[in-house]
Amino acid sequence: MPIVNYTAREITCKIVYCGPGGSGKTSNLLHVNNELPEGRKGKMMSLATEADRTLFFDFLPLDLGMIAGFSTRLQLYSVPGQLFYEATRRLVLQGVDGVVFVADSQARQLEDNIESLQDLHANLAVHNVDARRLPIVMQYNKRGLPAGEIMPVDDLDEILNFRGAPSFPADALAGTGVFESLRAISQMVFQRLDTSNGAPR
Ligand SMILES: Nc1nc2c(ncn2[C@@H]2O[C@H](COP(=O)(O)OP(=O)(O)OP(=O)(O)O)[C@@H](O)[C@H]2O)c(=O)[nH]1
Ligand SMILES: [Mg+2]
Repeated sequence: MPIVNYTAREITCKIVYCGPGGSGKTSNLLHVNNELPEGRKGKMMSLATEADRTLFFDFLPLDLGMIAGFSTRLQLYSVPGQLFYEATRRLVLQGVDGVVFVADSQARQLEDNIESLQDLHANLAVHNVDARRLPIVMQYNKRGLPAGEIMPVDDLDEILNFRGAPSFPADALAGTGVFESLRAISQMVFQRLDTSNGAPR
């Protein structure tokens, strides 16, 4: 659940970008970081290997300003997608309020997408999070690659999006779909806050 501090009138929500290695999670955060003005964001922290793979996690704090009398912050994290960083993924998912699942649209990455989705569900179960109730949006990234290399959005939706979550085509390098995904997951997280017990009034 989001952390609500009634005394300081602050709300902090944690959004985690998940998905297989190289799907574009760090690229999403980099685009957000590049586009937002200084006053709206803190310092992005990123730890990558030489091959650009995230080694630990990325972190980007955003300041949304005042909402319903509360100063509201979003913390964006991206997990390392490569399979052997399981322990880190589990750690980062602790206390998650919403997930952006960044799938790689390339046909040859389908198995990796499925495996990563299963890994996400397993890690949520470890934290006793009901995956069916957790806000999630699906992002089908790398839509700018040649049509012969990527799967149609409808096929990705049918295979990966069994929950019928909102889904967005994206090109994280060009920035397409990045803010659409972020806006959608933020709205879902805040809606849930609004309807849960103890919500700010
Ligand atoms: N063509 C294309 N390349 C992309 C896109 N998004 C990311 N990439 C490239 O894919 C590679 C991996 O992107 P990252 O953002 O580092 O992927 P990641 O999901 O953070 O990877 P891990 O940290 O290893 O899990 C980089 O070379 C990016 O430039 C996209 O939309 N289109
Ligand atoms: Mg990364």
